[in-house]
Amino acid sequence: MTRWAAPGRVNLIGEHTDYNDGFVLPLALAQRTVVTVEPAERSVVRSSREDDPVTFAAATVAPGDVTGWAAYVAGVFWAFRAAGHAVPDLDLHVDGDVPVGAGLSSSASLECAVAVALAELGGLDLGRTELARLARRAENEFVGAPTGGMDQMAAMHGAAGRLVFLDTRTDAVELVPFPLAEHGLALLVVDTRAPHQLVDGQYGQRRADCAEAAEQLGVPALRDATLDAVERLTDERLRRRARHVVSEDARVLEVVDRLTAGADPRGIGPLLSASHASMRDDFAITVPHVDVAQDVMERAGAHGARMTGGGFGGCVIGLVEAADVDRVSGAVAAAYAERGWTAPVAFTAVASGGAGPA
Ligand code: GAF
Repeated sequence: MTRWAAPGRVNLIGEHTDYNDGFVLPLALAQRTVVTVEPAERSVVRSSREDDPVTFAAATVAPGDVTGWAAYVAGVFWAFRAAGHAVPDLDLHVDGDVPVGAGLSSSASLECAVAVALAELGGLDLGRTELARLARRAENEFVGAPTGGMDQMAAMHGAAGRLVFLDTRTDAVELVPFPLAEHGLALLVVDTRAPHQLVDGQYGQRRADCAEAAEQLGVPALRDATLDAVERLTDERLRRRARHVVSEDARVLEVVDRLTAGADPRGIGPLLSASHASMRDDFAITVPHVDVAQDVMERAGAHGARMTGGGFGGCVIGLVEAADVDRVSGAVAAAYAERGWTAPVAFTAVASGGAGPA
């Protein structure tokens, strides 16, 4: 029996830039998905969070054969095979503490835990970026979610005390110091537990808008566009979508410059808040639960705050004085209680290592 684990992530900044060949800056969380693995005649996957086990044949499983939560596991088997790597049948048990459905990439953490297990058991020396690509392929082509590659790269390349600065055009990774504790700071994460909105297809629509804007601008991807050119787009919706992506790339680069130069992390706060305003006003992916949490965090003294992840719910992060964590999260809880909303859940993010043996 062996155990493998991979972390969830929060993205510090760089939202909806990963499918525009742009820049992202996530960190891997201490919370991880753990997969316990044993050899088997036919693959079976169980989860402590699910009632029924799911079976499949490692040698033949194909897109459409497995749906629901187990598709994130079976999809990785398929992606390995599609890339020419043999995979054995396994008995897998899934456990862990990455909140599910909170926008913290529990699905990418599951894919990446399975990917490191298959690579190690198969004696395959694939490298972390290739494993992240296989995990993403499972998500895109087996599960059918048209995501970019940020979440899997964060889960594979995360490191203690570091942000994962990823250029999604080249998959080049640079680890950037994020010395919060030394500066008396903390990264507060508030899971808004926002009720699920009718978002089916919204992510794909944003992708399509970005592709259309790039086409109209005559550039390979929005990463190559300038803000001046974007302002000349005649369609208002496309102009707003493109403005978010192009300005967000610039914000990521500025955050990286500041942190790499060893500046006080408090200085990145306004960039985090500007990112939120851009997601709210131009990219239109926030919801009231998220906007209220972000606003209350800022008013309660956060140096900056923003929604993290794909949008339409999920988590809001705030850069706060370590001494203020309870007060700021308490202010959000009070604002939710006043509105009769389900209580949010708060924790502080600790930048941690990537996927590996558990
Ligand atoms: C989701 C996707 F999976 C990522 O690829 C990324 O696009 C993110 O939304 C938005 O930045 O997490």
